[in-house]
Amino acid sequence: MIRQKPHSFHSDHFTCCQGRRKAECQRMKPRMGEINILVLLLLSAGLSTSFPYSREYHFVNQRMSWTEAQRCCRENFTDLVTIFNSDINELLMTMVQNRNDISVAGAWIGLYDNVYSWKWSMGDKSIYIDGKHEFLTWFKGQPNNLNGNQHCMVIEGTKELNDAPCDTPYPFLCFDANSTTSYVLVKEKQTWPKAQSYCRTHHTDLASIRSNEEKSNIALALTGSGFTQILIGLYRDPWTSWSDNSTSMFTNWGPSQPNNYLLQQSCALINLDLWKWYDGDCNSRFPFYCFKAVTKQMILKVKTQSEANMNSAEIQQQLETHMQTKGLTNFKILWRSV
Ligand SMILES: [Ca+2]
Repeated sequence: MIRQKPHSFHSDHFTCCQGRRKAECQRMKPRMGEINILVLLLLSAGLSTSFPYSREYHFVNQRMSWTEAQRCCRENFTDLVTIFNSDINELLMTMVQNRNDISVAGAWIGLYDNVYSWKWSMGDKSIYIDGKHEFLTWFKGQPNNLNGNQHCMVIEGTKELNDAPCDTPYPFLCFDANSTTSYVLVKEKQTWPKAQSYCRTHHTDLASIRSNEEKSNIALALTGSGFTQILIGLYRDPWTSWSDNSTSMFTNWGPSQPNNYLLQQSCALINLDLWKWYDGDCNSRFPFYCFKAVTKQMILKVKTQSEANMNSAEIQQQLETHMQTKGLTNFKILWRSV
């Protein structure tokens, strides 16, 4: 017999983030399996949180900053919501039953823009993490993601970094692994994608700064160039980070969004009237959507006839190993003799 908890969604307005109605927050605890006659094999498999259909959704009508909302969701449910498709977007819409109860235009979702998630054109490995790296320094006031569209990088002068639009032409610096000089400054201005293509065709790639030595060599190559801003091989994919580390390709931005208005909008909201997304100041206070990963429970009963002691450590180990090879990670095995 296999019993599986159906997925479900909750449209109620929880207030358990302030410690109230705690029982309701815990009501999804899996029930214990049945005890059968003869022989019993119980499997209780925790589902991966990457499946949207195994999630419950909750609207929390309390106004918090994005970080506070994230903490609340993690303490009481699983995390801020990830929107994988239009069905989930519409589901969130149906959960707000009385719009008049909500005094603001939007609610936080789990999406945010990590302005430090830079990658090198030369190699997939991201070495610029959380805005810290001993070899790289930001030009004053950068990165500012002006107008929300600065996702490529220029060197200011000879060594400081400034995020810049990928579709604005700049002179650029190629790296050439087969040249004794290593670096080739191309003075004809190109957009970042065209500069990357040029460098890959005629040299190796756009230049990287991955060590103090490379930083010094590049500074030397750019000294006296006469240019203030020069493209290098750093770029990033904006608005790809979700609070629960899920990956979702679905987007639902409103017109002209995201725009990083006043240079301080790095968290995403869903508009409670239009159901489109827009970027907001992470410190502003809004209601929010959480999800809870639903635990799926299966009970599988198997009857065997054997004189062997099924509770022996050896047999138990063999069964556990076998089930692990089948992809099961969280289970219990119970035997009862008859
Ligand atoms: Ca900038």
